[in-house]
Amino acid sequence: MIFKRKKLTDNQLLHLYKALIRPRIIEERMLVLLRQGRIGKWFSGIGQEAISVGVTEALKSDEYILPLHRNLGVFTSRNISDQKLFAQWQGKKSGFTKGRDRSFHFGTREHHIVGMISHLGAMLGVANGIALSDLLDKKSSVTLVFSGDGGASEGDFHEALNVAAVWQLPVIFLIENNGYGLSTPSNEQFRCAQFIDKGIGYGMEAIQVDGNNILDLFNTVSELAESIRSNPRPVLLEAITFRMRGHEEASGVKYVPKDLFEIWGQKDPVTNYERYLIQQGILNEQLISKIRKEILDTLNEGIETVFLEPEVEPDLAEEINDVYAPVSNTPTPVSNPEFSSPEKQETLIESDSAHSNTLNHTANPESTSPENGKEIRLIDAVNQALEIALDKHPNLVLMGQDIAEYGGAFKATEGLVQKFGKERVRNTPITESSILGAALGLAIKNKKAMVEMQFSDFVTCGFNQIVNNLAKNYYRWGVAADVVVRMPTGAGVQAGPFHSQSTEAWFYHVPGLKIYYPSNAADAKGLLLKAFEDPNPVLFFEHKVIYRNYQCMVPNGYYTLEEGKAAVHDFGDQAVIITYGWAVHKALEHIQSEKISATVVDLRTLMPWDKETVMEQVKRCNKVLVLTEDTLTGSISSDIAAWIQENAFQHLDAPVMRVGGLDTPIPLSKTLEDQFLPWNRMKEVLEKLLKY
Ligand SMILES: Cc1ncc(C[n+]2csc(CCOP(=O)(O)OP(=O)(O)O)c2C)c(N)n1
Repeated sequence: MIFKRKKLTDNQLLHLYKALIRPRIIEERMLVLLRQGRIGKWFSGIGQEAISVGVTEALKSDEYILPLHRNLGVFTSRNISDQKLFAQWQGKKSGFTKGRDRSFHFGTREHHIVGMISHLGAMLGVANGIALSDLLDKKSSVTLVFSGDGGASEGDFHEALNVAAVWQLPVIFLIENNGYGLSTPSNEQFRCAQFIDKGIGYGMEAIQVDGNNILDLFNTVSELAESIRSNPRPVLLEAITFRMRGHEEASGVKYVPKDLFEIWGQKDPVTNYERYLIQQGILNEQLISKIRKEILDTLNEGIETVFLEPEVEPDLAEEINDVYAPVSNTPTPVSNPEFSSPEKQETLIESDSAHSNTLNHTANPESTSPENGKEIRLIDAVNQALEIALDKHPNLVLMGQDIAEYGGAFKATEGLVQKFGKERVRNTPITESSILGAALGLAIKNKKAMVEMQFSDFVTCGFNQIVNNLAKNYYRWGVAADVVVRMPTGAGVQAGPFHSQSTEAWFYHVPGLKIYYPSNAADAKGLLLKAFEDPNPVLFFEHKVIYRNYQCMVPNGYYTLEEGKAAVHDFGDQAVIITYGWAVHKALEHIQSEKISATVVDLRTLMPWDKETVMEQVKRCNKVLVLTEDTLTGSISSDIAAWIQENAFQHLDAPVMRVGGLDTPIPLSKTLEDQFLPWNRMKEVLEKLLKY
């Protein structure tokens, strides 16, 4: 192995040695502990340390790195203590995730590291968001994200490289090509001869390095980073290496031909570099022993301290509290849109819209007069809210397909790019997953992001990012995903199985997400502005039928509504229909036209939903119908009905009844779609309920 020191001083070479040997020593110790049964699992990076250490040492300490499961050297080179790392690996309270997640699955803003989730490929888009934030802030900086050769087959890899290339983001995509993805060799993973061949396809520079040569890594990345800082662009960096142990220790290495270990053993990054430094007269046996002893002593001390730490004592309240970042739920009254000086704001009207008895309810319909409000449609209210939010939050970035000049598929973002520019109102490639990942990256850098799904149906392509990255980040390591995902949703427009679905229940089940689903323009504006105040991820549903077919009085200026606060439309007390979205209108139209004595509860937000108002109305009306447009099985109505029977059984004069869409995909033609939709069944079941 040839080492080229270039301009590196003896001290720098020695520093790199100490950094290189530390993860090796820690790993060797872990293997002993594993054999002794004192620890349970270990993913080894032995043989690959030059990569983690070389690149981390080459970057500035405030440049973000997104490592994977074999990159201990990233963490040690950022000077995280052995004790803290070991506490994390052992699932102790003093670890980075308070015992909530394993191994390297954590991030730390302090050390500018965002660790992985288990899902391969998921962090590549996040790196783009971090780099985008730097680009927007005109900060000369590089972000580096790791992928294995196996993980590079994930769609997320392709999406992320494509987005980074189109947006010219300062990201180094580093592929550790170690020849295997778990047990499957490269020739069964991909067809190209080497990863750098892919660069041209993405319109991206691609460079290959010897992954076992620390000086190659250090020098290449130092020069590359310097160049990217002054000329932001993504680069694909392929480091050729070999994994000297099994995927994880329990999996063994039977599937790897023995001669490969011999060949690669010769190329060991630590022993080769050690030999080189001895030849250069920088290192000798005595110094090696001294360095090793120092590292080992600190390590052992850290390990023993952590072993003494008791297992995590579960604290129920803390667990539940840590699912969502704290946020005030006090509604903001309507004010004129002068945000910069709140003391100048004039309170015009109150903002509580509960207990209105008209469909045209607003933040407070009684006091919204033509001078301080306007009859508008939901689509206009969303547009207004986005404009106000962009003004109020200079750190907010909107991203979505066709949302800039075109104004979005439904025109919700019309006019915004003209006012706020292409940097903040961004057309994206057709890459749902990567853009949702980028939204998290922006949040990690203290920005706010909105992602528009062209149709909520397409969220399936970004599902992993929402349920595993956005939803769990705050609980895992304390940084909330300040992201609003707007979701044009629902049926009634004869758009067939892939443009009509109700997707809210898919997410209702996932702790860490909030779900808002307004039924009218006034609520949409107040709730969307509320969503932008909330640091937690909010899925914001906008029904396509309501976009343009209904309108109501909407106050001018800024106001927010409370979450978990239903609106009550009181037309009598013989039954209560609990629902949301388009179904609110359908239920109200029916009871008003048939003069049925009933109340409609519009939940407005589904996570959280308003248990208090539901309880009040159950006690008052005693008969309950829970109605969703969504297919009945597994819909949110199942949960609400179960809660009512568990908590208000004594107030019921009839079984809680549920009506929903048919348990079929949503058909295209009008007659079939009408049959799918629950409106006729709602009428029949309500009649049955009233007669019960
Ligand atoms: C989306 C996803 N699918 C499957 C796995 C299971 N898995 C964990 S590591 C691994 C192999 C990864 O290979 P590679 O990316 O080459 O990295 P290496 O482990 O070789 O460093 C697999 C299949 C996973 N973590 N995520």
